[in-house]
Amino acid sequence: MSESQDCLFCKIIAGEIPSTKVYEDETAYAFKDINPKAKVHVLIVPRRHYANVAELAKADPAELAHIAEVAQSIADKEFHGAYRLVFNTGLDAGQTVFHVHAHVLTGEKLDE
Ligand code: IU
Repeated sequence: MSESQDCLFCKIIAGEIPSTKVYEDETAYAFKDINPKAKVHVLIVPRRHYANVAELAKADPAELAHIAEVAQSIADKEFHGAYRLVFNTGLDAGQTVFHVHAHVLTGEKLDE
């Protein structure tokens, strides 16, 4: 079984596991985090499976730029364009799902 067949976020993208969709296009999918750390906490994932942001940057830098654009558009709508964009990378940094995902934290003034 390939890595992506066993991947929670691949299953969410495929609609096999439910999620609250915020945005989607041909290459990216965005949904609400089930355990929000801010008033608005959205995860943006590329449809193609990459384990982390370094892999994505190397294989498809345009998609990484696209994810940044999607984050901006969500924050433009939710909180006058202000947001925090986080890619936890590696177990010791708190990465728990090994399909690259951008955390977009917005919707309210964030702690520094
Ligand atoms: P992390 O950076 O890998 O720790 O982020 C994984 C996130 O995925 C975390 O914030 C979870 O709350 C979130 N999440 C989710 O939104 N839906 C799920 O079914 C599962 C985790 I499992």
